[in-house]
Amino acid sequence: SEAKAVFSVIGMKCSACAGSVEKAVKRLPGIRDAAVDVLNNRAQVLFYPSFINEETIREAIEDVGFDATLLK
Ligand code: 9UX
Repeated sequence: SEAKAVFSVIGMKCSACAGSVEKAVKRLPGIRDAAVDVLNNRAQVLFYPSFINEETIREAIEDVGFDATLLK
């Protein structure tokens, strides 16, 4: 089954920032899709919970240089 996580991502200033977040998340195992909205500081991620969890995704966003908080 599939789950959705929404993160607040702080510090993105342009669409290339959003692109690097998207790329980093999509490279993780267990990700179905990721969409990052730079204007609203949001990342929505569809993932398979038997392979990856929200905290691992959150850390991958932090690793590319942004502060990420799980919203729901
Ligand atoms: Mo855009 Mo983001 O020039 O760190 S890539 S600001």
